[in-house]
Parts: sequence; C-alpha cells; structure tokens
Amino acid sequence: MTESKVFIGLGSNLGDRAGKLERARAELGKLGKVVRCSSVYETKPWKVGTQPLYLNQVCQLETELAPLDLMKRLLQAERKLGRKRLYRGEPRLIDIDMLLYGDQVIETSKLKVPHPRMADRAFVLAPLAEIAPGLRHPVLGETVERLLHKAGVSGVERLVEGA
Ligand code: PH2
Ligand code: MG
Ligand code: MG
Repeated sequence: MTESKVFIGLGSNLGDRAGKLERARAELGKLGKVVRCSSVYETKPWKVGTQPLYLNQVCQLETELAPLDLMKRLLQAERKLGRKRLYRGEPRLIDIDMLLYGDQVIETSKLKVPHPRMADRAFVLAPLAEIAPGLRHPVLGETVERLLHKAGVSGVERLVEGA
C-alpha cells in the first residue's frame, strides 16, 4: 500500500504543555514516519472564551494507515496522554487533530478531512505554512501561505528553540 502525506495538528493548554507535545510526537512516530515538524507556537485561545494560552505545532506524517484507522489511533494516543473529553472546546492536556490526509476529502460522522475549521485558524496555518507553504487545500484550492495571509497571524507567536 502506498504511503500518504498526512498533516497532524497538536495542541495543549494544560499542565506540562511542551512535554505533552513531545509525547504526542513520540506517539505519532509509532504510526508511521514523522517527516518533519514545525516550531512550537504559543497561541491565544481561539473561540473558546477565557482559557490558558495554547502551545500548537504541526507535523507531517507518512503512514500506511487508512484515514479512519489513523483517526482511531490518534484518539487512542490522546487518551494515553491523559485526555478526558468533558465538553467541546474544553482546555486540554493534548489535542491531536488530523488536518489533511493527502488530497482526500472525507465527510463522515466520524471523520472530516480537511479539518473543517483549519482554514480560519492561524494557530494551525502558521505552523503548517512553516513546513508546507505551497501545499494546496484540496477543497479551497488555495495554498497554505495564502490562507494564512487571509486569516492573519494575530495571537500566534513562534517560540524559539532553546530561548
Ligand atoms: N483548539 C481548539 C479551539 N481553540 N485555540 C488555540 N489557540 N489552539 C488550539 O489548539 C485550539 C484553540 C479546538 O480544538
Ligand atoms: Mg481534536
Ligand atoms: Mg482541535
């Protein structure tokens, strides 16, 4: 089976945020090859009211897992890292989202790719633009760079490694 180019968004705004991203990257490594990851960004909570600041990052994964199988494994990894789902938009120890799966468009109750809100979210687009600026959104047909330009970068700050 051929391997697909998948982009995964990571987020954490509770506890040891950087440690959770690190553990999430390690879990991704068990599902395929982590080709590259963006810097880590500190971001203002987006459309979820008053919450602690998030750390966000995007990684590219090459995997042989089919979309729904990958989705199941991502949810398992979240649970393993201590995620409890209380309500939508809750502060969380870790969020692992499938953003893109090659150029596939999937709209089922269990899985929607591209991630339905990714094109509006600077906390996704800024890290994604760092590792794949020319990548085209399979539905909108626009590059990540262009989408980021439209969404704007306010509330998103790249953290410099070792600073
Ligand atoms: N995730 C959300 C809602 N809002 N805001 C930021 N900054 N980062 C996130 O990861 C995030 C959010 C729902 O998943
Ligand atoms: Mg999620
Ligand atoms: Mg999310």
